[in-house]
Amino acid sequence: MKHPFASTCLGFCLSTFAALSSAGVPDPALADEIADPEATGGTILLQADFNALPLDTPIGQGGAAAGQPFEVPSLLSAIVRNSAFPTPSLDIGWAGDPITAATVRFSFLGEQEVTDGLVDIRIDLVPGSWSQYNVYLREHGGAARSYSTITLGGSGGMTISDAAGQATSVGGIWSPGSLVKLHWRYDMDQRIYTLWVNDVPRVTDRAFGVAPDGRGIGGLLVGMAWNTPTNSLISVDNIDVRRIDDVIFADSFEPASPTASGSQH
Ligand SMILES: [Ca+2]
Repeated sequence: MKHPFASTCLGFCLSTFAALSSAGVPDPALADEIADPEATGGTILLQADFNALPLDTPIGQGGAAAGQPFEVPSLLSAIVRNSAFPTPSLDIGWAGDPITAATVRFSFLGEQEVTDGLVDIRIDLVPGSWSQYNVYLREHGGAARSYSTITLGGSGGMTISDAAGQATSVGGIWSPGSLVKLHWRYDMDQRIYTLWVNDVPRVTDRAFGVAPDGRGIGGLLVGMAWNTPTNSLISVDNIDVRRIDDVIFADSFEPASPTASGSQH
């Protein structure tokens, strides 16, 4: 069965491929994946590994097509560095006083949202010091819909919550300099998700509690709580977001439909 997103994504992905290539997205496998998603598992919505971006320089805000954030608020610095990871990553810290919580926002290609089907979301984190770090999955351009809220707390603990509440506590998951790998899989039809932390499932098939309203997951946000030290620092790398159920393109030469799942906002 051809997924309804497939026909849209055929044209969409081909048109965005040129942008991705010219922007120098460094993953050499990207072209093959877009040309043959069935072989490599899905359609890429966002890849950011920062490897080809200028070092020791504030990152641009070119969005997913450039492998960059959609928005960096003035309260934060977001600089590409060779620091916590084997390859360049994005170091997020305070640019000034931590007067309110702030996050760097990543969006998906074309600022689309995923409203149905399956989507995998991955990000690797290395906290640089004891602080409180937040990672959110939200709709594009807003924060009203809590598909996921992850908090790395000052004692090395982690809490996982969403619009359904039900905060799950995970103790002893991180310390400064440690690697924290987050991997979510959302079933937007069943309205459930699974979260792996360092490849261990911490939430399995849990309802996320956001009522269907035509919006979907379109934002990945990383930052700090307001009451954190000015030297708070978190390095992020290997961001990868992809649909994993729209892999059959063989008969998808219909015109793109604006009613497909990848709604634009
Ligand atoms: Ca990297």
